This record gives sequence, C-alpha cells and structure tokens, in this order.
Amino acid sequence: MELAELTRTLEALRDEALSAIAVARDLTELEAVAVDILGKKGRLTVVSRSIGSLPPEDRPKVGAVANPVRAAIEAAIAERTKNLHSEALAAQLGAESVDVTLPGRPVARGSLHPIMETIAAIAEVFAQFGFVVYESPEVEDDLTNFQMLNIPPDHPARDLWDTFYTDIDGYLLRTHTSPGQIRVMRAEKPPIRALLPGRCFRYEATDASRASEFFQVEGLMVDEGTTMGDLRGLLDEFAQAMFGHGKRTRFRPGYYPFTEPSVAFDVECLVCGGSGCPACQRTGWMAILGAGMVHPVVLQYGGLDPERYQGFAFGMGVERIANLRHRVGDLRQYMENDLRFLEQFR
Ligand code: 2NL
Repeated sequence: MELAELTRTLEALRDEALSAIAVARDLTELEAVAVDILGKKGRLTVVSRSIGSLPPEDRPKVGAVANPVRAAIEAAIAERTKNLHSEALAAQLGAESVDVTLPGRPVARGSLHPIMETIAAIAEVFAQFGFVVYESPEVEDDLTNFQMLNIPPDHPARDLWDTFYTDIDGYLLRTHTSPGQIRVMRAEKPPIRALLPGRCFRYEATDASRASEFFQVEGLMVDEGTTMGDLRGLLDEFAQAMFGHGKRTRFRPGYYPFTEPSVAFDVECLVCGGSGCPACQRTGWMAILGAGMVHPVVLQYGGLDPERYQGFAFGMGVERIANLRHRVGDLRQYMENDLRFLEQFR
C-alpha cells in the first residue's frame, strides 16, 4: 500500500471508530468496538503493521498520521467508558431510590399481661413507701410454707390451703407468698420493708373466682415500734392510689394463723359508692386484702426477737385487684391467653 492510500484508510478507520464509539449503548458494545479496532487482530493494528512494508523514508510520515489516529480513538473510548459508567450509576440510583416520605410499616407492639400490669401498679405504690420487691421459690418446703407461719402439721387451719404436694417428701407448691417473707426475715436485718409478688398454687376446682394457679402480692414491714396504725395508714394510701382519692376504707376483724390481731381491709364499693348494690352484696364495701400484726412466733421463726421488733403483713389476690381495676368478671380469662381479651389492656 502506498502512503496516500494508507493515510486515507487510517482516517476512514478513525471516523468509523469514532462514530461507533459514540453510538455504543453500553460497556459491552464499547468493548466490542475497542477489540475490533485496537485489539491484537484489530483493524488499526493490522494496518499499522503494514507500515513495515513501506519504503523507510515514508514510514515516519505514516507514523505521523497513525499515532494521532490511535490516540484519538483511545481518548474517545476512555471518555465514552467514563460516561457509560456514570449513566449506569445514575440509572441504578434512580431505580433504587427510597421515598422517605412513605409511611413506615407499623411495628407490632406487645403489651404487659393484665396480671403483670396490676403487679407493677401495686409495686409502684408501695415503692413510694420504701418497699422493695423480692422473689422466692414456687416449690417450697413444708416447714417454710406452713410450720414457720404458725400452721403446725395437724392444725385445722391447714384445711384453708388445699395443697399440691410434690413426690419429694416435705416439698410442695407454695400456697401463698408468705414463705418468701420468712426467707426475707431470715436474710435481712430490720428495718424490713418487703413486697413479694408471685404465683401460688392451690388444689381447687376452677370456677369464675377460684383457680388452682393465681398470683398474690404480700407485703411485710418489721421495725422497732411498728404499729397497727402504721398498717392502717399505709393501706389507706394504697387504696387511694389504686382505686381513687377520697375512697373510704375500713378494717374488719379477720383470722390468719400468722397474724394477731388479723383484719380484713375493705374499700367503699367502686360501683355504688357505699349505698349497696349487687356488686358488693348490698354491703357498700369491697374486700381488698387481708392483713395483721405478725404473730410473735412467726417473728421468732424469722430469726427476729419479738420483744424488740414488731411487724405487720398484708396479702392480696392479684386477680381480684385486676378484676376491680378492669371490671373483669371471670378470672379464668387471665389464663386462657386469648388475644381478643389480652389486646384490650394495651
Ligand atoms: C390474704 C391474706 C395475708 C399475710 C398474708 C404474712 C406473712 C408473714 C407473717 C405474717 Cl411472714 N403474715 N402474710 C398476713 C396477713 C394476710 O394474706 O387473704 N391474701 C390473699
């Protein structure tokens, strides 16, 4: 090939390459153009090789044409590569964009079981008077559940607590949280202000007001010079906080083997306000809890000197308090775990 023809071929190749580069729609097409022109067997490469067959004096002249042609093609490929990359990135960002103004997916929130919510509300009131929450085992020994609470083995009062016994001699499911209070007395030095919420067990047939599993909260205060007046004042504050300020309260005589004297604590009927209605059996009062001054024998079992220390204790059924708070009629609902019931307490 002679010089003039070679120059035309190179310029034609350049123009063809530049327009092919310009219309390449993606990096794959661009790469195909680059291989076709600049590759080892590419057309520009092949033409450039033929320079060797020209007479020596012509070679620099063709070189002066061929080198800028190669440079122009390489520059065009580099430029197009850059542009295709940023187009691809822009397209990807456009497709993956997040609309931050869309409403979020709602999070399914759980809620406290009404019994746990009631325990928390009770504990919050007594915490304001310095009572600390303790926990204690659900499987107890007979000694701590009964004997240390002044209930000897053949005492008729045992009939008050129908008990689940385990197959390990001397061990049972606690019938109340009182054994936990014995454990607190044995572990702590007065002044003691303890609150013991927990699950208790009694061998009973289940109906709307009785269950073989239920929750209790018990309180215990022991110090020098603790009186029944302190108990009355504390329980009155509790009733106001739980059931409404201005509610009247009263003590009635009661009986428990572990307290002497023992009382029942009533609040004026939340339904009729004291005038008498079916909800309070026409008495005008609702029984809230039982309480009393800790029996001296029980203090002794707790490792405390009854000549030096006095104490009061009280116990309440959590389901009963929850029924009053939420106007639930049947305590079996607390155990069925039916979400249609539980969702009402959010
Ligand atoms: C009720 C009555 C009560 C107690 C629990 C208690 C604990 C010790 C000593 C003395 Cl260690 N007493 N606890 C006292 C009176 C009543 O519970 O009917 N609860 C549902």
